[in-house]
Amino acid sequence: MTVSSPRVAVCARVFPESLATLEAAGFSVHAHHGDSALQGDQLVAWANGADALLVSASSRVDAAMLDQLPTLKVIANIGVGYNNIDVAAATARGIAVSNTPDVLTETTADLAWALMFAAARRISESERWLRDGQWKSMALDGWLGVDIQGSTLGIIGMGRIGGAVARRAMGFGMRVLYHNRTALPAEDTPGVTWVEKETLLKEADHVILVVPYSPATHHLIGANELALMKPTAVLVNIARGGVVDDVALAHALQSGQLGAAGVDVFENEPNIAKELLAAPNAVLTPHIGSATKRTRLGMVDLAVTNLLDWQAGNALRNSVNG
Ligand code: 8YV
Repeated sequence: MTVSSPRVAVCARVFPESLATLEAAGFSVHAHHGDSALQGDQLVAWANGADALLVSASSRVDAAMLDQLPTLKVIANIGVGYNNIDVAAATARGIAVSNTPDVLTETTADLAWALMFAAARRISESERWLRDGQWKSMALDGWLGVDIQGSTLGIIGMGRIGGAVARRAMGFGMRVLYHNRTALPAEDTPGVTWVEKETLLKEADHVILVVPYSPATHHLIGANELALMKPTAVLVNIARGGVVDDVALAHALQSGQLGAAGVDVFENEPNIAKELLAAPNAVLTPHIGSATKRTRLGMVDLAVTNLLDWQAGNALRNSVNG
């Protein structure tokens, strides 16, 4: 059965064309246009009386907030990761939740590679030095990095994005190791080898993290794991803040225990650990893994499509809770 004139609270600024789609479908749209996604009490006030929520991964939606939103029936999250939403609490209240897989896979894999290159070849650090007017002569032993081509890549989390990261490695003649809790069938993972996490950390020249955040992956990489890695190794985190102990990472980078890092997601973002900000061999980007116009538009459109599924009385195509 179709829901007529449902109210949707849009809690992050999205593209006008996506809002137009919702309006054309008969939604009454309450759209937030500010730079920062709505949080906490502000979000609850904005969503008062709403049937549907359209949120980005920067808005947390917890059980206490859901208790204050008794009219809510569906939450469309703009993001493949949905640890920002208490899905169990939503399910217990009969609220459907969806995410946006697939549309961002290739774009996010590209950023993992961009960070790996930038960190391995010291691009941010040397550019800062150049802009600072410090380039007076060309030293043969200056700004030495580490090679990507022919090296060993370790991927922790061989899901959709991990697979896209691995495919790119074939063109660079890399040996590719991966770790998941369980090894995938060999026919689904051509050219890559499952190893224990410890083996991967010891053998890889570059480690890319692509696991979802959960209590089980909290500080998956901390001081002990960093100590296993090569002193020249590059660590890239495009997964989620909290998967890496950011302060331990900063200490490893500053002490020379680890070569370099590329980090797109942080514990407590947008507040970055001061130790990490002070590490020159860390390339830091502000959670831009999926940030191309085409992909972000694709993500918002997919979230909107899930709302249209709900409006039409159909199962959400990207349901994460049944
Ligand atoms: C987005 C992400 O930037 O999809 C995810 O899980 O982290 C990113 O692609 C974020 O979700 C925007 O809401």
